Amino acid sequence: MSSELSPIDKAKYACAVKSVDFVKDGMRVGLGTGSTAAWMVKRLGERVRDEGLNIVAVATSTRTAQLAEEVGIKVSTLNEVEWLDLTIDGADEFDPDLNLIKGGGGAHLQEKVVATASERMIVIADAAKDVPQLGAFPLPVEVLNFGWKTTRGLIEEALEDLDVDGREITLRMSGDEPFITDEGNLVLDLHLKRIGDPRRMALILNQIPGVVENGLFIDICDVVVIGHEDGKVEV
Ligand code: ABF
Repeated sequence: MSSELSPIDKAKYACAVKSVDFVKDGMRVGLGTGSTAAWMVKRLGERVRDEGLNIVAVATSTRTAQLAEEVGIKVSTLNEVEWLDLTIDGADEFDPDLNLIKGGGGAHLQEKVVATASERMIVIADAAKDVPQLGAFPLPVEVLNFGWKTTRGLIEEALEDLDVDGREITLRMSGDEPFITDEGNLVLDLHLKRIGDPRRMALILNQIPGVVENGLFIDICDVVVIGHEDGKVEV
């Protein structure tokens, strides 16, 4: 399989496959969203099928739930399972403190809830996601549709007092229509270029009325499994 993939997909495939080694029989597992997580779900499905691995999974998006069911993984809900042993998910950026930007796929709300409900969170990411400082990737912020333009204004005001290098805010679109999350909300992408203090940024954003959740994952990730384009993996 791996030999037919593009270099970047080789990197994603390699870290995704390696991460599944951490899944043990009887675990309650959170399944992430995105292209790297999709490789992980497929590999997990192989282990369920070939080894009879006995797990219960909670998905972080409808698309991940659909894929998991297709590959034979038993999917439950977080309300059923309540707490998880392990979540494996992708990321858009990770820094030396293992703080993350997530949400490029628009699923960071459920991803953050599931990751926080987990004893351990493993991030699977190609080496290009490894950055010295977060912010080059636009920071997703999920907002209520109700008054979203006002919420955008409040975010703009808050950014004035934060250490960033860019302040453009765009409404995420899906074709000609605004992108709608699984919870029916909108996503604003904050083009900050550099986030000087991610921890403070995360706290300030979530205090703004109308903001549902931001894509900064602070003190949530326990380990990153990094995939390289030559297929090598770093843990
Ligand atoms: C998801 O994976 C999102 O939070 C994040 O944006 C995305 C990364 O996608 P990919 O693995 O396709 O690069 O967890």
